[in-house]
Amino acid sequence: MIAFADIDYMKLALDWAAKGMFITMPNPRVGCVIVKEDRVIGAGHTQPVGFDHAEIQAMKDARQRGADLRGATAYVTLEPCSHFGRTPPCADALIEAGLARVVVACSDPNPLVAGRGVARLRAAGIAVETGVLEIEARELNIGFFARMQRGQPWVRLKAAASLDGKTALHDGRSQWITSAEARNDGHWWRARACAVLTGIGTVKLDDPQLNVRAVETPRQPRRVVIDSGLEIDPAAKILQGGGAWIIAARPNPDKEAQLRDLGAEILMLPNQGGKVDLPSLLQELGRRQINELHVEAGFKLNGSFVREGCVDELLLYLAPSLIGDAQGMFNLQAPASLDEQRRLRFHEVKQIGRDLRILARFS
Ligand code: AOF
Ligand code: ZN
Repeated sequence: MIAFADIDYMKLALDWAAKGMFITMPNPRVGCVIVKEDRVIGAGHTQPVGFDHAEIQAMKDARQRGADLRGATAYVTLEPCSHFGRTPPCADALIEAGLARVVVACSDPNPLVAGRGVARLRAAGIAVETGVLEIEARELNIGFFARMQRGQPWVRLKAAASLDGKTALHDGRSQWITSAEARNDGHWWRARACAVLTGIGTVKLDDPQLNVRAVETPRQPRRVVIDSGLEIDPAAKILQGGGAWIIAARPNPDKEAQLRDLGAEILMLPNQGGKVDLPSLLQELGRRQINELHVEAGFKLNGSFVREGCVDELLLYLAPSLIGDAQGMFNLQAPASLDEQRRLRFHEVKQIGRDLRILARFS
């Protein structure tokens, strides 16, 4: 039986999960709240990879407060794990601690777990409820679910434009269309991504750092540049500090060696007419444990991503201005008829300062 209070406690567990927003990857962000006699006795969230899962943190928290875990209820936003990964199974730890009941938001899509965590708890006599705030819990780990279920990241493409959909003048000048508030909000979305991707065109034009500056985070997302012909200038800001992945399609051993010396990694991928094949890239990024991929590129690469069906979600910031004859967000051919429009659905619309933030999904 699920009580009203279960929903409230699960909301609290989701708040705890969100505290791990920038740090848990490639692991999912999970929260756990432990309740006894209608009081919260412990709470925790997933730590960086290799460290505690949420349940372990919550139990440590309860013990530190001198609470007795026996007979308590744990609210967990993802099914407790049942496998020995980098850490031992949380299901076993909950059983050993003598919990009476576990309420779970959604099952773990990781094939190593996938229902076994819940089965293990039940086999030990623990009462288990599942599906409490399932939609919210899946949403929080949309990238982890995408990677586990289809082997590819969740692709979120960000663009900022005027109300008539223009991102830049024809000569490429684009600073600034949206307000500082919207730009800062964009950094929050960068921070939660495993990787931030752009194209060589944007690197040449804007020389972006593509890191997170406007919000505080202990971890920077991986920077990825699609540069089919390895044209990148070794002085480009995106290469500074090392760690960038350069996605290329045409070998150039000298340039590759030079970029490697700067700490970049070159991924040579299959090409389509000399250009990196985007579906192959997404497969490769999935193999490399990228959950959420944040694309911030120019209208050409944006168009290619959409054309190839490689975008799940648009993150659009629209300023209340009109620019007129200028560059659009996507370099796409007009459809033969309006029956062939690319349809999306609005997932969320919010005003950020004076601009609008729209999240729109292709399915
Ligand atoms: C949980 N609680 O807080 C998280 C879980 O290698 P490991 O040991 O860190 O295990 C990683 C897997 O554990 C991950 O792929 C996912 O299936 C699950 N994540 N499980 O019980 C948590 N983050
Ligand atoms: Zn676990």
